[in-house]
Amino acid sequence: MIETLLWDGEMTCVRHDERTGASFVIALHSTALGPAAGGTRAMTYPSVDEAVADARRLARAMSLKMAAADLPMGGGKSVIMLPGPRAELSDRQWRDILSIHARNLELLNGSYWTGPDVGTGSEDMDVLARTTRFAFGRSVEAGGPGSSAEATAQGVFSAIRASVREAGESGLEGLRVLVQGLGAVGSRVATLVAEAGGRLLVTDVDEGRCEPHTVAGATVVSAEAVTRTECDVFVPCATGGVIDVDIAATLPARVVAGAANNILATDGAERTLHDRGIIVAPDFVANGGGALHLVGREVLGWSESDVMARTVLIEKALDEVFASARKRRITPLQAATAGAAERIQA
Ligand code: NAD
Ligand code: PPY
Repeated sequence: MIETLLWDGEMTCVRHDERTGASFVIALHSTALGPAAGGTRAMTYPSVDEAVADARRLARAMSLKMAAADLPMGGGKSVIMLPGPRAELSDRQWRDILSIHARNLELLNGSYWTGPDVGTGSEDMDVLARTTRFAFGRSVEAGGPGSSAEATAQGVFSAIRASVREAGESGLEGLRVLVQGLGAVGSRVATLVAEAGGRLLVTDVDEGRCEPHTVAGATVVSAEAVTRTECDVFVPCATGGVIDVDIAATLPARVVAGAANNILATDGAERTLHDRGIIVAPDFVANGGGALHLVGREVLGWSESDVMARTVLIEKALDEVFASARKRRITPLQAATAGAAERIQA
């Protein structure tokens, strides 16, 4: 019980629905800068406790992401703990689950806005939007701004550029760049890296996703061997928690910069990487392009070119984070977290 109370966020709502077998968690980490916002993650979890813990970690990262990107929103996240793998749910079951989630959003009456995340997409936001006003990222066909993957990928590419410079390189030409996860974001990052002259290594649990990149000259790495594969830049674009302290002690890379939320399993992992001289781009800065797209388009009235103009500034923001970390003799994650926390507290 005490564990449950130990969180620095504002509120966590949990609901279980007997009929669908789904459990719903909405974590509002901070509403200091505006209504909490963050995507809806739908997947299976070993327990409700783990779903709650994931929602809270992800909501906290959203508060930092919004503040780092200077957006007028707070941080939140929804987790839908599914009764079985998404692919095994019937359309009817999924519709029922979304309909409960939409009603939960209405109950929160705008304190929390959602959007797509792992396991949900624009088409699901279209469904939610039939019941609730509080869904960002509807499809273009339904009048929304569509997928945020392009903006996220551009931001991650900007983060890679800043990070390799911090590692003493003038550009990506000839560097071995290993992209883990070739979904909507990772696949686009891989293309941008190849266009910039990087030597691409790719991996995905779904091997078919590697193929378009191998045709263009990329080398495939087994998903299981990814953190033992030598590279200059490791780009996690699959799931979070890929680097724990043990992996940090041996990871054969010089730079880590990716799209996944909470790439590091623990704070200790960043310290270990830092002590080994590995440059780590704080993920909540690197992957802020998606939030710029959703909040920019839906709240601030930006065009897509406004979004891109702001997204490429992630490179400059990271230059500043790295400079501040060097000056204060702290890690880049500590510097970026302190900068975001100052904005939230102000
Ligand atoms: P996606 O679901 O389209 O792609 C994820 C890919 O990773 C899939 O191809 C999947 O097969 C692969 N994968 C899963 N586990 C893997 C493993 N262990 N090893 C190798 N590959 C694996 O997701 P996406 O939209 O491309 O997002 C990628 C990551 O970036 C996610 O963690 C997401 O939370 C994060 N993110 C995305 C956005 C966005 O705008 N889409 C914004 C911020 C953060
Ligand atoms: C993320 O960037 O991790 C998200 O969850 C996407 C998002 C961003 C801003 C509002 C809603 C969803």
